[in-house]
Amino acid sequence: MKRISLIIAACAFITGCTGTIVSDKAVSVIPQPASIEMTEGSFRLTAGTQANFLYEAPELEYVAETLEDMTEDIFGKGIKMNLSSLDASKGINFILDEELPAEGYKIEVAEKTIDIASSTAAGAFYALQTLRQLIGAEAFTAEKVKAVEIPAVKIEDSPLLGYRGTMLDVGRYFFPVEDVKKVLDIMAMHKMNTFHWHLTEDQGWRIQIDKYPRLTEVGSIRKRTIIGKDPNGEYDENTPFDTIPHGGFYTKEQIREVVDYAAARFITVIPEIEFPGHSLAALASYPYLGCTGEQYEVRQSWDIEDRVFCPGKETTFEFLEDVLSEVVELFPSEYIHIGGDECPTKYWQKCPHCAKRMKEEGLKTFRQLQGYGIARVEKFLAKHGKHLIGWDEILEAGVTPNSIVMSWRGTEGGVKAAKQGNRAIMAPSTYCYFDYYQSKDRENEPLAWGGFLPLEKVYSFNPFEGLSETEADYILGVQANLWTEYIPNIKQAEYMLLPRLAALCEVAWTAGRGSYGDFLTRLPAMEEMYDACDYNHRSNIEKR
Ligand code: TNX
Repeated sequence: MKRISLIIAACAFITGCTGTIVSDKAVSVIPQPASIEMTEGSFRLTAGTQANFLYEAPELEYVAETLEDMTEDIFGKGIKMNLSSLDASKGINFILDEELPAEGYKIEVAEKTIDIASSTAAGAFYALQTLRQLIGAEAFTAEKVKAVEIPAVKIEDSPLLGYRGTMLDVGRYFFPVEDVKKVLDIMAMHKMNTFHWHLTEDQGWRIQIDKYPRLTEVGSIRKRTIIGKDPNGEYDENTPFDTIPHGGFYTKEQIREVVDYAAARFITVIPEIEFPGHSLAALASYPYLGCTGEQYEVRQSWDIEDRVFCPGKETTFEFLEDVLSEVVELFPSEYIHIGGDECPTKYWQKCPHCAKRMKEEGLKTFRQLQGYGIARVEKFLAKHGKHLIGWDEILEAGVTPNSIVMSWRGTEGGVKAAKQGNRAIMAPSTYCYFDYYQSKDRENEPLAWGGFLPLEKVYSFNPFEGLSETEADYILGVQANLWTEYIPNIKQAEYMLLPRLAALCEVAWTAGRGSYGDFLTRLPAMEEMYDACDYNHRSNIEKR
């Protein structure tokens, strides 16, 4: 295998004079495919190559669009798509193979053909993501490319985990639609399939709700923002704030645009509407949602907020059900995330409405009161055919086996959920919090939340630790979380995501069975691809 790539690398010399790029990236694929076998020869991809679709399937047009865009990036003009072809003797052939797993694919690159087999359009889409890496970054950056020689290879591949997520917090900082699309592009390149959109926070409400216009008129704007590291509750007159209002929200039309853009990349969008905590922006918009009814301001610092939804009042649930009714209309996802994390009970303890509710419902603790609220939302979502996802605190609140637990305070929540028969998604801060520092050399890194999560640690994540084989079946997958208290723009978001998302996507794809040493040999080609896409990333190549 080595000898072949050496010969190919030597051929790269002729690049430029002939306009032919000779790729040597055949073994540098991330996430690592289940099997790769290099064979003799190469396929010459040119602007004249045709793509033949030998079957019809829903969403296959997204695959065609992807290949068209990809080849346009190389040649300045996309290759021809033959959407109902019977001729597979040359070109790139899309073939139906119903034996293959849902997101799996086979690629066979030979002299005259590239055969891409899959049982779903998603599989064909992932095959194209692999093909992009076989082609290599140079083809996407070089001028006047006439041909790309892709080395002959046989790949058979499918993911081991079905949920491969990335969360973007747009509450702390608003990211315009163009930025969200960039995150979706980055996810697609890593074969990630679920975008968790954290849409509401203490510091900003970001989704248009027709029935409650003040959520965006008032709740989407904070008048100023704390500068530097938040002193976690130790605020005084010397705490520095800027004087610039920060705001933004997505209209329903924009939400649909993002959902469609994601669908074209085989990504499901799961919205998160936080309840009962992290909700000050909602309370600032409609004061009756809080225990005291006082008028608050949208939060201007980070840390945990005490003022939360009042689960004692019936009007709180009316509001939530109205909001969720509009939310379920916008998102085809079968899951809706309702938060549930970090909810102080300080205000509930003094609230007559909460006391009354507890008495009526026979609730003994404030956590049970929280559980009562979550259970009501769970029932409401079920009526709309949706499952609830919540942060691992929902376990303490007591949920039915239909709800899904997102484990963030370590993996304990996920393990507990799996053992009691709840499905879980692993997103522990210890391996998946991409708002943590990537290096110990903090001086030379942008200000971050804290913590230390280097690439190697992400890679070492075993999502099934502590679980038997049957319990492991309850783990749907893993997720990277990008909290944005200290990430004010997309360039910094890219930097925090990359290359750690490469490590996590391989954990998800191979269920943590890969080798870090081997991953590092494939990472330089991925980083070249980031550069070709103009993504800001940390380079782990010289610093490892
Ligand atoms: C905890 S994870 C939070 C977020 C913060 C994050 C910072 C979770 C469910 N809640 O609100 O942004 O820590 O790392």
